[in-house]
Amino acid sequence: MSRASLAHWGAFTAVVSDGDITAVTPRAGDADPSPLLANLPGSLRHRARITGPAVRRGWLRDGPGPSTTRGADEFVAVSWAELTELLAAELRRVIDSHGNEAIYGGSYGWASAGRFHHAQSQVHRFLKLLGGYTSSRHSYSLGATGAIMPRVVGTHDDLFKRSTHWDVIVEHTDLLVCFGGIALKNTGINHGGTTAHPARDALHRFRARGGRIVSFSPLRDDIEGECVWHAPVPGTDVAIMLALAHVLATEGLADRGFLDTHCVGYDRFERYLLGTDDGVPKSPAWASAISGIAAQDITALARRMAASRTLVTVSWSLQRIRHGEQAPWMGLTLAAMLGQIGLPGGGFGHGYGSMNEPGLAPLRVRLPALPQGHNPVSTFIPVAAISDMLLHPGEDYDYNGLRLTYPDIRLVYWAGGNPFHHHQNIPRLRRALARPDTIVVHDPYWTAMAKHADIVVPSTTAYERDDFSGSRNDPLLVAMPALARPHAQSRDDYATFAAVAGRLGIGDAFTEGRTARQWLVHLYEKWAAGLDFAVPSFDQFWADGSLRLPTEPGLTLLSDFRADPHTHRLNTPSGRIEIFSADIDGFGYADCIGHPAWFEPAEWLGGPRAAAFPLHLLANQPASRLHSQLDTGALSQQSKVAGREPIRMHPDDAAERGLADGDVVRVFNDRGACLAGVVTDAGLRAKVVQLSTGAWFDPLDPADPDSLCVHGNPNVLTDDVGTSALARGCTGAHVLVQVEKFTGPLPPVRAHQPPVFAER
Ligand SMILES: Nc1nc2c(c(=O)[nH]1)N[C@H]1C(S)=C(S)[C@@H](COP(=O)(O)OP(=O)(O)OC[C@H]3O[C@@H](n4cnc5c(=O)[nH]c(N)nc54)[C@H](O)[C@@H]3O)O[C@H]1N2
Ligand SMILES: Nc1nc2c(c(=O)[nH]1)N[C@H]1C(S)=C(S)[C@@H](COP(=O)(O)OP(=O)(O)OC[C@H]3O[C@@H](n4cnc5c(=O)[nH]c(N)nc54)[C@H](O)[C@@H]3O)O[C@H]1N2
Ligand SMILES: [Mo]
Repeated sequence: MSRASLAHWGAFTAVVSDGDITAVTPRAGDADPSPLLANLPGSLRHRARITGPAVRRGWLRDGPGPSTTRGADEFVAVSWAELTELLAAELRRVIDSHGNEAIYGGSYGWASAGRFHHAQSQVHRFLKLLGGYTSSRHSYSLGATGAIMPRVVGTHDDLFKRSTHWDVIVEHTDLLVCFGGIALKNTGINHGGTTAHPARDALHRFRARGGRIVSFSPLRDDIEGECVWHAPVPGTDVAIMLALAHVLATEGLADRGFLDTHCVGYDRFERYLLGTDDGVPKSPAWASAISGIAAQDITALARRMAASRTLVTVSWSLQRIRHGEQAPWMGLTLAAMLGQIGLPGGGFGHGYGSMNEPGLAPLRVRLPALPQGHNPVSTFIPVAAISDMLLHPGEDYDYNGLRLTYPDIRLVYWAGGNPFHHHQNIPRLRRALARPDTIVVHDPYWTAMAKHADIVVPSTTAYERDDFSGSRNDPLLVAMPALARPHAQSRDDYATFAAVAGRLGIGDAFTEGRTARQWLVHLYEKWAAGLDFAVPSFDQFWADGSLRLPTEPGLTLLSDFRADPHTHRLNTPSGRIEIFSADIDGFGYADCIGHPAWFEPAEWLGGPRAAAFPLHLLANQPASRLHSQLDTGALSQQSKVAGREPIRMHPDDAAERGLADGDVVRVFNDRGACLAGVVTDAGLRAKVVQLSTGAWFDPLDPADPDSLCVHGNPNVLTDDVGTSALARGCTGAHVLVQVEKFTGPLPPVRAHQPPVFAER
C-alpha cells in the first residue's frame, strides 16, 4: 500500500507493509526535499515504541510524592482502564488539595504535524476544561526574540511570517551579510509541515544574478558554496555589528533621515557607540580584539554595506545564548542605520537558514484549528525556567518588567515534548524532576522523559491516525490519512484525554460528542464557512489529498511602515523602531539595558572560564533529524561514530589531544560529561567544537543524577541560565568544554531500549 502524508520536514508518499513504513518518496514538486524523510522507515514498529500503559513501580507502591528514583526505577504494565482510573484520581487529588496552579501543563515541544491531533493543543484544551494549569510562555527556539522584538519593533511573529520573500532577495539584494550563516540543513523544517523547500535554489539564483554573501559563523558549512567566510570567536557577533555601526556613524554613512523619521533613541545609542560616556569607542579595533576578525575587514565591509542594497540576517542561534536579546536588536539597529529597512531586498531578516518559513509567502487565511478555550489560571513561567520553578517554589524573580513568583508544582504533565532533549543542565533537571508528586508523560517512544515519568501513556504517531496539516507560510493544506494501524496498545492522545475527561465529569465538554473523525470534518467545515472563497467539501478535500490556498507573494518586511510610518505605526510605545527603549531602560536590569550593547558572557573563549574548559562547543540543530525525533532512524544512525553522536573539531585541536577520526572522547565540564565520536574538519574555527542536540540521553548509571551520558547529549554540559532578566530565554547553543580521549571499556548505548518491567 502507498499513501501520502505530511511531517514537519516535508510532504511524502510512504510505502507501507506489515504495519510499518518501508520506503518514502518526497512529494513531487518539492525541489529540495529534506533528507530527514529517510528516518521514517522502520519507525512505527521500532522497539523504542511504548507498547502499553505503564506506571513506575515505586509510584504504584508508595503513591504520589517526590522521588529520586525517577529514571532508574522499573515499570509495571497496567490496563487502559486502570491507567485511566489512576490518572483521573491523581488529577482530582492534586486539584482538590493544591489547586489547579499546582499542575504544570506547559508541555513544551514540537510533537508532530496535524491540526487536530497536535499534542499540545490536546493537552492544553483538556487541562483548561479541568480548571486550568500553570503554563509557559515563548519557546526554546526564540526565547530572547520573543521578549525583545515586540518591544523594539512591535512584533516577533511577523519578522518570519511576513519576512522579505526569497524572490525579492534574488531580484534586489546585492549583499547578504549573514550572522550565523544560512544553514540549509535547518531549512528542511517547518512547524506543521512544509511542501516546498526553495532556499537552496533561491541562493543559487541570487548568486547567478551577481549577489554576494558574507557569512559570519564559526562553521564554514553554515553557507553552502561561495561566500566570504569570517569565523569569529563564538558569541561575539554583537561586538562586530557594533563596529560596523561605528564605521557608519563616524564616516557619515548612517542614514540620518531614516533614523529621524522611523526610529527613536539613536542619539542615546550613539553615545555608547562612540564611547562618549564610557570612553570605549566600539570601533573595529575594539571589536577585533574581542572577535578575532581583522579591523580592516570590518571597516571595508561597513563601507560596502552602505554602498550596496544590503540585507542583514541574524540566525536564531545567536539569541539562544546568554544576552541573546542583543543580537537581533543590534542586527535591526545596524539595518536601521543603513536606512534600507522596507526597501526591496534591503534591511533586516531573522531566521533565514533557521527554519524554512522566512522567505516564503504567507497564507492569506488562517488554518483550521482546534478551539483552545480560556485558561482560568494566569500563572506562567518563561518556558526555559522549568528547573528553576521546580527547585524554587515560592521564590520571586524578574521577567520582562514583571515581578513573578514560582508556583508550587505537584504534578507535571507532558505530551509532545522531550525536556531531556530541550532543557539545559540535565543533572540539574533530574534533581528538579525528583520534586513533584507525579509526572505524566504521553509519547509514542520511550524517551528519557518517558523513563522519568510515573504515569506513561502510549501515544500513536502521526502516521497511525487521520489528520490534516499545513503551515502559515505554505500554500497547501494536506490530508494525512492513517498509514498504519496503531502500534500495540497505543492510543491517540485525544482518546486518552476523552476517557480521563469522562472519569472527571467533563467528558461531553471535552469531546463535544464527536469522534476524532467527526472533529476533522467539523474543524474543516467551520473553517470553510468563514472563508470568503469557496473550497471543496471535506470528502472532496480528503479524496484530493491536498488543497491549495491563496498566499501573499512578493513581500518586503516592513515596507508599509517605511512608506508611511504614521498610518502603519509599529506596535511599540513610540510607534517606531526603538533603538533606545525607555521601558527596558526603566526596568533597570544589569543584563539588558536601554539600548543594544556588548555584554561579556561567562561561556566564551575570551573569559576566565576558558582556562579550565578551553573549547567552545556549539550545540546546534542536528542535520540528521528533528531534535530527538527519530534518532532511531537510518539517517541519524548513519551519522553516529562508534554508536555515539559525532563531535566535529578542528584538526589542530584533535592533534593537540592525540585524537583521530573515529575516536571516542569524553566531553566534559564542571556540570557533566558525555561521550562522543570524533570527526575532524578544517571548516571550523580552531578551539570551536560542534556537537548537535538530539542524541537520546543515556546515563551510564541511571541512579546517579551526575552520570556520564554515553551517547552524546550536549545538554548534560550546558548552563541552565536565562538570556537575561528581560526574556529568561534558553541559552543552550553555547558552552565551554574540555575534550579528552576515552580509554575505558566502551559502554553500550541503551538509549533506544525500553526500561525494565517488573511484576507488580
Ligand atoms: N543545547 C541546546 N538545547 C536545545 C536547543 C539548542 O540549540 N541547544 N534548541 C532548542 C530548541 S530551538 C527546541 S525547539 C527544543 C526542541 O525540543 P522538543 O520539541 O521537546 O524536542 P522533540 O525531540 O521534537 O520532542 C518532541 C517529542 O514529541 C513526541 N511526539 C511526536 N508526536 C507525538 C504525538 O502525537 N503525541 C505525543 N504525546 N507525543 C508526540 C516525540 O516522540 C518526541 O519525544 O530543543 C531546544 N534545546
Ligand atoms: N535538520 C534540522 N533542522 C532544524 C531543526 C532540527 O532539529 N534539525 N530544528 C528547528 C528548530 S526548532 C529551530 S528553532 C531552528 C533553529 O535554528 P538556528 O538556531 O539558527 O540553528 P542552529 O543550527 O542552532 O544554528 C545555526 C548556525 O549558527 C551558527 N552559530 C552558532 N553560534 C554562533 C555564534 O555565536 N555566532 C555566529 N556567527 N554563528 C553561530 C552555528 O554554526 C550553527 O550551525 O532550526 C530548525 N531546523
Ligand atoms: Mo526550536
